[in-house]
Amino acid sequence: MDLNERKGLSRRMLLGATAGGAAAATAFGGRLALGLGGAAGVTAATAGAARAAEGTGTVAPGQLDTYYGFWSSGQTGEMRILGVPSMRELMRVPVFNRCSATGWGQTNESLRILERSMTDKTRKILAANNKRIPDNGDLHHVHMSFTEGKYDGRYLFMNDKANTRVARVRCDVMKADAILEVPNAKSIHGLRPQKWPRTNYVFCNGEDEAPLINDGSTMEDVSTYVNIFTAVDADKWDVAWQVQVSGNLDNCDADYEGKWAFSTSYNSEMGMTLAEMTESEMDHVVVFNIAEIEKAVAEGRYEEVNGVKVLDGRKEANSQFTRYIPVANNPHGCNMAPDKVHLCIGGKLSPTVTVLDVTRFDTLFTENADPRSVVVAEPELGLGPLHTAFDGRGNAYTTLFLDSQVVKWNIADAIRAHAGEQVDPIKDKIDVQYQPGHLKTVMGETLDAQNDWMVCLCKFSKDRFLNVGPLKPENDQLIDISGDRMVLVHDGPNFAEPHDAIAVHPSIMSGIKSVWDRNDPMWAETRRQAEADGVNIDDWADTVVRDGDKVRVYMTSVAPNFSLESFSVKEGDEVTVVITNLDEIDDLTHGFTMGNHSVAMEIGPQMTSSVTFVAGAPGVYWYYCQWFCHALHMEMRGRMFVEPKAA
Ligand code: CUK
Ligand code: CUA
Ligand code: CA
Repeated sequence: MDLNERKGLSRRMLLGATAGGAAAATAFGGRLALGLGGAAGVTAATAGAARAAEGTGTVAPGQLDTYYGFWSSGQTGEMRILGVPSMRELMRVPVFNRCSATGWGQTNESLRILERSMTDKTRKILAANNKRIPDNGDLHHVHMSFTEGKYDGRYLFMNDKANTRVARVRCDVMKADAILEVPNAKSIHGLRPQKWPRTNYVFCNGEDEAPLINDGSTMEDVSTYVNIFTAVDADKWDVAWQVQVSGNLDNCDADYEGKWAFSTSYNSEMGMTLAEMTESEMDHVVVFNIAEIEKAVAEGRYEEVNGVKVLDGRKEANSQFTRYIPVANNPHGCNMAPDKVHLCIGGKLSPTVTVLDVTRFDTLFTENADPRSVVVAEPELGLGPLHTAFDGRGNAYTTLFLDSQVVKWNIADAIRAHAGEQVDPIKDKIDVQYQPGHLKTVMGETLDAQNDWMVCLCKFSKDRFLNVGPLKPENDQLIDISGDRMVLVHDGPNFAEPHDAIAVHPSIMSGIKSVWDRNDPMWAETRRQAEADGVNIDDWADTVVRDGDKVRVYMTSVAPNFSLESFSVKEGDEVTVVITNLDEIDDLTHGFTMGNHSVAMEIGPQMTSSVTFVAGAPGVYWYYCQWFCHALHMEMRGRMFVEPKAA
């Protein structure tokens, strides 16, 4: 479609055409054929409006939210904590990004986590670019650890599509404690924890195909390309095993019996261009048989590639590790319902959601099984179905990207309709603004699914907010799903670019701390260095240790003082500043910023932080506390003197 042709189109059609590419034309044709009304089909819902009018969607000053929301941030690379239903942003937790406020990506403690596991190839690429760690991340999916199908408040897990990494965040202090670059795979996209019996594995989809031995010998020979499904050991945060698959991997989920994991593939064609990737009538869902895979690993039936156990689950291998269920071309979302039975696959280019009965998946592994025999419903819901969320009443909610709507439908009714009964599974539709991706109900991907709030994460916000320039925020819309009809309650602008979120009841978060433990493992290595230097970092410290041209400066902070008002080093010294915040008061965080040295870090109550830099030029430099902590916070500062190098 060229620009002239576009001029006459409405905004929605234009966005649809842009986002859907060549397929959109077909999709719009499909919409007419289906008779789905778009804007005309919108429900002007009033049934639940009273709840919104009473202010239930807002939270008064001083009042706490009813749920924690954990948000991804897409290409910002951090995790965010929002309150639901106020939609107030409570915290940003840096993970794959650099953070100017906290020093994440710069403090020695965070660098140990970020550098903990990197492939040699990545180290080589980073070194060639004068970097120690990647500066960016693309964090799409945040999920919590499970025990017996419910969130357990231990960890949050997340992916970095950009640099093929996965991270684990400790829920007690809300800091990342382990980051892993996944070898062999390319671009970790879909990520889900095992739900049953507990999260022993975090399942990770490799989205991009590449040669398994990716050494530059060929780009053209795509027969050498593979895709990799990875199970990360959630406790050790290392790869447990990998499975080579046919076709790429997009989104994934796991069942409530601990038997299966499943992934959607939009490129079963193994195409390298858009035309090739959308060529087939059907793509597939891959089913991973956990017991068969574990058995093969135990028996040594794997190939070791780059130190990882890799099994062959490709179609042609005919193994018992995988099965391939055909679904309409280019599916996207992969969502397991809290009824423990139904897996919902978003059709994306098809106006349908395919519902699979996972309790029948054993039959797929018998001889001559029909892979489509586990399909129990395939309701036509609207255009561009992406992701599905669930309530506790057997309803599903699916985002329609092209229709800019959310459709509420009933799973049992969809199954009856599929069996030939005259029943309409669609219960309601609501317009959202605009082009929604994920949507989330409260604990809707656990056995605790609530009938309360839903958040719909829209990719575009145009016209909904004051214009802030060509780059506009996304729009996370809060929708009340407590009644029969969905009611829009709040528009929540959000910066680039949340894909996914979860909402969790505060009772699950009872282990969250306000003050660090002095013995936290985060700074165990810093503590060992201090001990070697004869310094007790749990007590008042004002010691400068010289070790050749390395200088270690040990300080303490107690509002509004640093224990050292000045220290001296020599030009060219490698300086490490180690600070323990002896304040024990809730919310009394200090900071350390060294002027002109690109150095800043957070020191929370009872926390030890350290940072290393080179004193690059002679002179007097002020350091200061950048976290407002006291009436004399401005005075919480000191000087570093850098002596010129001896001539
Ligand atoms: S994906 Cu973004 S809208 Cu990365 Cu979960 Cu579907
Ligand atoms: Cu300490 Cu400001
Ligand atoms: Ca395809």
